[in-house]
This record gives sequence, C-alpha cells and structure tokens, in this order.
Amino acid sequence: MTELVSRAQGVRFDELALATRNHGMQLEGMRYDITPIGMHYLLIHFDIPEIDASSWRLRVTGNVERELELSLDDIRSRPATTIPVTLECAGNGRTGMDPRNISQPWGLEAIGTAVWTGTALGGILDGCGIRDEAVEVVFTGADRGFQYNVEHDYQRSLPIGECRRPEVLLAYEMNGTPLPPQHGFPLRLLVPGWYGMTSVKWLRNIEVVDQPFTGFQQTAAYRYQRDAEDPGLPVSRIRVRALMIPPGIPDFQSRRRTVEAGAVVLRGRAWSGTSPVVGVEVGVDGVWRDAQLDRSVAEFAWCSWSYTWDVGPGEYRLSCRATDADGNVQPAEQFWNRQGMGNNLIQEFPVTVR
Ligand SMILES: Nc1nc2c(c(=O)[nH]1)N[C@H]1C(S)=C(S)[C@@H](COP(=O)(O)O)O[C@H]1N2
Ligand SMILES: [Mo]
Repeated sequence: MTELVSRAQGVRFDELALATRNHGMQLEGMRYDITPIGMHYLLIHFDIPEIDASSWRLRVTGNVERELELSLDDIRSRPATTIPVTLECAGNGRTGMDPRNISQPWGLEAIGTAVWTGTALGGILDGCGIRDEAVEVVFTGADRGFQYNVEHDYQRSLPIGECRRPEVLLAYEMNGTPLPPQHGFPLRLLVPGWYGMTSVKWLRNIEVVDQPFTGFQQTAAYRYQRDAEDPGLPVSRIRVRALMIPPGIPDFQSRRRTVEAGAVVLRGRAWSGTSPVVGVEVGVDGVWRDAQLDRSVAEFAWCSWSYTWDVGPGEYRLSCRATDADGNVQPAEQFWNRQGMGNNLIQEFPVTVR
C-alpha cells in the first residue's frame, strides 16, 4: 500500500511530477470572467487517452428500455446549452494540510471558469427510458490505471435526480472550441456545483444502475475520512470559497508580495456549489471589512469582488472569506481529513507595503 499521508516538509519528487502534469490556474487569472483554455486548471489521474473522433461512440446501457449508441455527430445534433461554469478540484488547498495527503499537491490554484457547450444529459436518459428501479448513473472514461494498487477505469456515479438537472451536460465544447485533449475530448460530463471529480472526461459509457456504485473513485477515493478505518462521507458539492488576486508584485521564488502605499484595489472571485455567494470580507491583520460583491458571471460561475484598501507603509497580513446564502462561511481552522479534500480554509498571506 502506498504511503498516504506525510508530515515531511517540502513536496516529494513524485508530488512535483504530478504538479507539472496537472497545472493550476495562476491566481491573477481571476481577472478574467472566463478563464482562457490554457490557464484553466487540469487534473488527469492516468494518461490522456488517444481517441479517434470518427470511430468513437457513446454507449448508454443498463436499466433502460432502449440501449443507445451515439456518434459525436448524433450528440452535436441534439438541442445545445451553453453555460459558464466554475470548476474546482476537491483537492484544492490540500498541501496546506498537516500532515498532507500524498497526491496532486495543490496550493489554491485548482480552479477555472469555462463556457461549456453540450446537450442535457437528462434529455438523453429520458429518450432511452429509465426503468423505475434505477437509482444512479455510472459514467466511465476511456482512461485506465492504478491507484493505491487498484487497477480501474476512471468511473464516477451520480444519483438520477442530479442527472436530470437541466444544467448537467454532456459537453463537447469549451470556450467555443472542441474540447482539447486534456479537458476530455471528444465528450465529457459536466456537473455544475459539484467538485471536479464528478465531471468525467473522455466519456465512453453511461450505465443506468439499480444499486449504488461501489467503484474505487466513489467509495475509496473522494471521501471526507478521519483515518484509514473511517468509511467517511462522500465528497460532493463545492464548499464556499473566496480567493484574492495577489496584489502588487511578487518575489520570483517565494511569491512574497510588495505593494505601493495608497489606495490599493484588492480584487478576487468567490463561489459556492450549494447556493449563491452573499458576502465577501477582506481581513487586514485579522480585522474584517465587507468587500463589494460585483456580479455573478452566471448561476454556476464565480462572482467578482473588490475592496479599496487605504494603506501606509508597513508589514500586513491579508485574507478574504466568503459566505453563501445557506450561511456557510469559510473556516479559520483547518478542517483536516485524510485525503485532503474540500479544504476551504481562509486564504491568508503577508504583504510588504512601501
Ligand atoms: N476520465 C477522467 N475524468 C476526470 C478525471 C480523470 O482523471 N479522468 N479527473 C477528474 C478530476 S479529479 C477533476 S478535478 C476534473 C478536472 O477537469 P479539468 O482537467 O478539465 O479541469 O476532471 C475530472 N474528470
Ligand atoms: Mo479533482
């Protein structure tokens, strides 16, 4: 069994190799409503599969009246929906945990907002007639590998009710172009509001099942677990979070910020997968003030916020935190779990004002 958690300082070489395969979005990318494709974060567990679009087919099987086999043209000729959606990896913030899970060593940059085009999953499921005993739908990607010595195809399931939400898409375009290979070409699932692991890329099979799915990525991975014996709770919707575009200029290696005194406009984004963001606060040395919430890009996309900080020379600690309409607010204490999931701890960093 591969070692799962480590207290060692500094990431290991295997974590670094994952970090260069699966890059994050530079936080200054939050200046764009829609993240340019190459800046959107990436998470690829195994290899990007090689898929020939002309021979590729999507199969819909299981507890349905009529099984289906669809080509990319079949899917593209169905009614289309285009929506901006913010995706976040459930492991975002993982490396801030102590001890940390040995996995993709995210700081805070596993985010991005793209405009996705696809056809509603619900329409396809209704068209093949889901049987009454169906409880979930299992989505299978074309990628395969080992995780903790368990060989499997990348697979995740979703309850039938979630599959019927009109914004849950089988997406074939990102920012107006065909999905690039790294984001799931030719077709991916897109589940707005849920952490990224749900949005299965390189989709090849959809199976309607009458028992809860127990595959590796459902019952072993993506659990809020205290320890190895704890079955844990499933990771699902994105927890509320605000992030700030680091102000001023950085130091190359340490990323430490230097800012000019005066009226400094602090800007960032905030989002939540359960309800709209209703407030963002900026903290200066632990004193909180309301930021201005500008606008939400779309229902399932981040909103922008800003705060004008009148400041003189000195050393300060800046932070920001968001609250959503359900009353969820970001924690000041790390919510530790063994897999390093859903860490929406308040972002805090030092700045030098001169
Ligand atoms: N088939 C497949 N789908 C996948 C993954 C994967 O490794 N294989 N990674 C998941 C995870 S953990 C995340 S966070 C998102 C990342 O989507 P992106 O790389 O398009 O940003 O894809 C999800 N879908
Ligand atoms: Mo992820």
